[in-house]
Amino acid sequence: MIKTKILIVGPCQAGKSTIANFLSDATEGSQGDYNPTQGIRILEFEVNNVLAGSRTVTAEVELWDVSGDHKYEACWPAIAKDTAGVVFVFSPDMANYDKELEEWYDYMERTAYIKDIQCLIFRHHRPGQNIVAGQSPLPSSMSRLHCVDTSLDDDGSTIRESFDSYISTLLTAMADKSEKEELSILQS
Ligand SMILES: Nc1nc2c(ncn2[C@@H]2O[C@H](COP(=O)(O)OP(=O)(O)O)[C@@H](O)[C@H]2O)c(=O)[nH]1
Ligand SMILES: [Mg+2]
Repeated sequence: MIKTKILIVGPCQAGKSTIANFLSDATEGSQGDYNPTQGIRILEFEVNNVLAGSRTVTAEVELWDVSGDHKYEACWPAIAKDTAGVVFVFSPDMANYDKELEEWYDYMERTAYIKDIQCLIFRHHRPGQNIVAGQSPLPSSMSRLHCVDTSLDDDGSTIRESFDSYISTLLTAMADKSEKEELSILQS
């Protein structure tokens, strides 16, 4: 079992809590009226059969569903501490989504030192949105990151599959890093 702390961040009302509930199979607050997240919620769940380098493991994910509201900014350093990865969620029809997304990315890069491989972006589509692919570009500093178009109004399999393969990439990178460290200790 490998424990992994992942943040889910982005503008308010983008769908972060809905996606976090879906991934963790929680039903609380997943239907109906908008219920803004107060500060953060931490959801814990397991992802089975994750390929981490040459091993197949169970990942114990601690998913931190972070409020997009700047009034909780004082908590951001604690939130960013020791995070293994960050999932950015945005809704392409919201004004200023690119500016807000970039603020989160800059903060995580500066504070949590996250690298490209540790990032995943969900361009999340809610019902009734008429969005043409390619018409909602990412901020240029984020354009090389892996971005997936998501919706929960199909069966949500894109979200689950992208998340599981992201966890596998993360754990493989972590396994490679610890193998290299062991090797350098043995060689020194
Ligand atoms: N039907 C549907 N509603 C969604 C979807 N994603 C978000 N919503 C709704 O959009 C609103 C904002 O979602 P929420 O997850 O709370 O956003 P957050 O502020 O980013 O955590 C809520 O009322 C959700 O029920 C979706 O994929 N399908
Ligand atoms: Mg929320």
